[in-house]
Amino acid sequence: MNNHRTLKEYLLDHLADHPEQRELVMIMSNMATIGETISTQTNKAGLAGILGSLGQTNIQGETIQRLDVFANELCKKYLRATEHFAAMASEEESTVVDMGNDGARAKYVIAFDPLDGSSNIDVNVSIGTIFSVHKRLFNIDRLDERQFLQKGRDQVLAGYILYGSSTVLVFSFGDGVHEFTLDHGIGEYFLSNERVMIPPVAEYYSVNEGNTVYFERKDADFIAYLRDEKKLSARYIGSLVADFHRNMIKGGVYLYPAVDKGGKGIYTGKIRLNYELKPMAFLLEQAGGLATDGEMNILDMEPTSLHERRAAILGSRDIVEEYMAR
Ligand code: AHM
Ligand code: MG
Repeated sequence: MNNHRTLKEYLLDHLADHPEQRELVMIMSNMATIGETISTQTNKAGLAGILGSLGQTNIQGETIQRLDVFANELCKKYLRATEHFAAMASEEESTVVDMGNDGARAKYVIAFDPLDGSSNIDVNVSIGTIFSVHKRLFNIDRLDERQFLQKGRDQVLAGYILYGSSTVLVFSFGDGVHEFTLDHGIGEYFLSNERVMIPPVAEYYSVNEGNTVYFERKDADFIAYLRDEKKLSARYIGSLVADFHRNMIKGGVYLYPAVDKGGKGIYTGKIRLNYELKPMAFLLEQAGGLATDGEMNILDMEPTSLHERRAAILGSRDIVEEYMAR
């Protein structure tokens, strides 16, 4: 039993053990607030179609924004006010966002996918927010893209919020993965899984099998092997956060191999390294799993650009190792 421990209590205990992580603890609390706000807005999203769309006002006279725009603006404005960040990167922003804080207090940079699962936003299917925090590099300009090109292994905080049948927050300071579930009525997150460990035996594989014709032969073969020989069950939502979460709790693997959609023999990944793969890989390693692009551990990659995309194989260690061994 978890004794109904709240996120606030958990963070206070963490702070007592790690007084040097004061700012990170506050950042985590800020992220929880962002998650609660986006969750509330997500629950109302269906009404947007009925009561007005982008640029229109709803029945209470509030302007309705598209959810992804709302989430991005919230992350920017709210986190800027905390003064912890020198810069932010977001899937919704082509370049580095100035957080307006150049002081000594602004010791961190944060990369976001404010609302992941874009194809699911308008159809009431689970979506999520993903975040990755690094220490700010004081030897280069705070708005230099290289602030975000740090290795995944150097993250100091990473996590996601899943807006599903409930809203769950999963994060790690690098000492285990913790899961909290939001009670909307009370307005508190409660501890639902203290030390998440991915089950050693995979039950599920998650891949967009409609892409099979665009995969390299080795990837199509591996997926057929998971299906026909390992006899794994298929589950694919099309929101990384939701597919990843299920696999981490139940045991499984998420695959987005490189695809050649142009038919020119050029295979490229889809999932973004800095704010989708790095944070998930960080969590996965803490939970006993593994993340690769097929060539190397995601956490050891040196990103070369802000919105870089990579192939992704994330999940139970045995399956990921088998993939790499082929
Ligand atoms: P997005 O950030 O535009 O939503 O793209 C990332 C998403 C992942 O959440 C998901 O796993 C994948 O793209 C789904 O892609 P596809 O629709 O090609 O299967
Ligand atoms: Mg995304």
